Parts: sequence; C-alpha cells; structure tokens
Amino acid sequence: MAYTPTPADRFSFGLWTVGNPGRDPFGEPVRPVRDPVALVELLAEVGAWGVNFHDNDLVPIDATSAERERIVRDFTAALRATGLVVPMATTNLFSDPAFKDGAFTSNDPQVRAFALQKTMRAIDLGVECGAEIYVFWGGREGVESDASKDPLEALKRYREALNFLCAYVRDQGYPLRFALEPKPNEPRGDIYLATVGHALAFIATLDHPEMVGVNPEVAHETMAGLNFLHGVAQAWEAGKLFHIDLNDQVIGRYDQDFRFGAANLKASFFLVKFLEDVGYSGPRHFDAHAYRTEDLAGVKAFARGCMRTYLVLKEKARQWNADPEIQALLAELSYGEQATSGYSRAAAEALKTRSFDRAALGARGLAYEHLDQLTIEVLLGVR
Ligand code: GCO
Ligand code: MN
Ligand code: MN
Repeated sequence: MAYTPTPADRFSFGLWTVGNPGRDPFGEPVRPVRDPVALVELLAEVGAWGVNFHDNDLVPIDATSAERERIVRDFTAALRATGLVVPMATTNLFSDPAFKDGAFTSNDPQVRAFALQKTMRAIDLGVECGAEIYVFWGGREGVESDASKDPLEALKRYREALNFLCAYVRDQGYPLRFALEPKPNEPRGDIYLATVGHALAFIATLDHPEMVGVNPEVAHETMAGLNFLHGVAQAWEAGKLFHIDLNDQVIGRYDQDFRFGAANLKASFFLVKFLEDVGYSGPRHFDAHAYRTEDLAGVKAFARGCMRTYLVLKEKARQWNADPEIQALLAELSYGEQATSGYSRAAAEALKTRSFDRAALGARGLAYEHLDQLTIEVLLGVR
C-alpha cells in the first residue's frame, strides 16, 4: 500500500516519544505510563523499524541488578518477537535532581564523575540491546546566569567527558559511534553547543573526532530561528550526519515536539528531499510526541502520521525532481557550471582583466517566484 512504512525506511521512535504521558510544566500526565514491552508492541503495530531509549526509559534509576536483568530480558524478548531493532541509545542526564546544574559540565566534580559512571553503564545497556549510535543531548549542560559557570571551563569539562567515554568505548571494543545533539535552550536558560555548527567545530577538538558526529533535531535549530536544512547539509558534507531527530516546531514558541511536518510543510519537504537526494542511510528518528489532548488512539495516529508524512514528502520530492518545468528552470540557472577552473597565476591574471556586463547580471530575473510557486503546487497536489 502507498505510504506504508517498511524496515527499509529506517523509521524509529524513542520509548519516551510514544510513551510520553502528556505531562507539561502546567499539568499532570493525561495518559497512563506504558511499560517498554507494550511500547515495543505499539511501535510494531504502527510499522516502525526501530526503538531508542534513555537508560531510565528502560531501567528505572533505582532498579536492583535483578530487576535490570528481568527488564532487559523481557524487552529483548519483545524485540525478537516483533522484529524491532535498537539503533540508538542515550543517557538520561537531566531528570534527576543531582543533574540540576548539568552533568559533564557541572561545577561539582562528584556530579561529573557520577555522570560518567551513569553513562558508561548506559552505554553497556545500549550495546547489549544492539545500539550502534549513542546520542549525547546536553539538556542540563548550561546556565541561567553566566555568573555561575565559566564557559571556557564548561567546554573543557565537556571535552574531557567525551574523550573519557570515547576511550571507554574503544577499550571495550564496542562498535559504537557518538552523536552530539545540539539545542539552544530548554530546559536550561542557555545550553552549551547550541547549534549544529557549534557542535561540528567542537568535535574537531576531541581526541577521537572520527567517532563523533551530530544528531540534529528539526525543533532545536528552528527554536533558534535558524534554517535546519542548512545545518543538516553542513553536517552531511562533513561526514558527520550520524543520526537525525525529526519533529516540528513553530519559531519562537516553547519546545513543541510536534508530529513531523505538522508546522512547516515546505521546510519538511526540503529536508526529506535533501535526505533522499544525498542518500542518507541512517535512522530517521521521530523525536516528538502526541498532543496532550490525545489518548492511545491519538498516540498511534501521531506515530503513523510522522511516518506517512515523511513518505508522502519523499514521493513529492521524486515528483519535484522529475518535473520538466522545474528542471527547465533549474537548467537555466547553469547550476553545474564552474565560476573558474581553479587557481593558476595565468587564470588569475586573465580573470582580473575579463570584462563583465554588470548591468545585465543585475537586470536578469531569476524566476525564483515561479520556481517556488511550482514547489507549492507540487506540495498542494495540483501538479
Ligand atoms: C529534547 C531532546 C531530547 C533528546 C533525547 C535523546 O528536546 O528533549 O530532543 O528528546 O533527543 O534526550 O538524547
Ligand atoms: Mn528536542
Ligand atoms: Mn531530540
């Protein structure tokens, strides 16, 4: 059937996404908490391929080792029964009050050491369940006031932690790569490594930069008022697009985590088109949740909607790429042609004396209005 997800689409959800009970800063949960096995079954029912988790989505922070074993046994049995895989795992370094001033960047060395211990254990758990990507979202790694933390010291601590954990993974021989997930704010007033660009520059300063990439999220760059696609493209070009968090967000609002495509259809379209055109083969992870108004049926509608919208947009991208009028407009832009054939002294001398018809260059209409309208019409289904 058209727009039906298959494992080849590599659609994944976090336990915390379809398991989100609808708590917000103003209100109590509106949906019952479901255990990981029930959530795996729900994801299998709606057609997802993968399930991701924070350590404590699966194993409560105060579980005994016997409880841990039983939970992991039941969870992996559910994976086998449904065929779902665990592509990614991560650590909850933000819920417990111990992390109120950050984990790796906390001013307290005991908190930093505890964060490393918790992450090593969570890495063991993730690898045990089959994860090959490990996400670091620095939710509490920030400040409300710069009086409280030195930003240089914070970066140094962040680097020390990631270097330690890269060394741990290598020492264990785990087939695991790290993906840093930037976010500008929420829950902290300001979070370090605020954007994809910040993260990419930071990765280059690590001991094992080849092990570390990024996990950009639609909502996070959008909250900052940035063009998400541009960040993704830069990560892709750097060979650092290890994972991606898909959802939606209206600029300037609270952290909304809407269903993919729910807010900015055109931006979602160009994102899907990019991922498909370049052949991104990593997980397409939906880090979003159902509106607080929803019951279980609404949660399923939410999850199905994320995947269906992705697949519809993928079809629209194919249509856009094959549209003769759109392609003719692009051809007129001389897209593929080079400005120069590279530097040589002779080429530089020749270029310095070449004459340009500046007025004609400025006078030429580029037909972007028409191109964009054609895009809109593809999206509206009238072409
Ligand atoms: C957020 C983040 C998180 C992370 C998750 C995995 O805004 O809360 O997107 O959902 O993605 O912690 O690391
Ligand atoms: Mn987010
Ligand atoms: Mn995320």
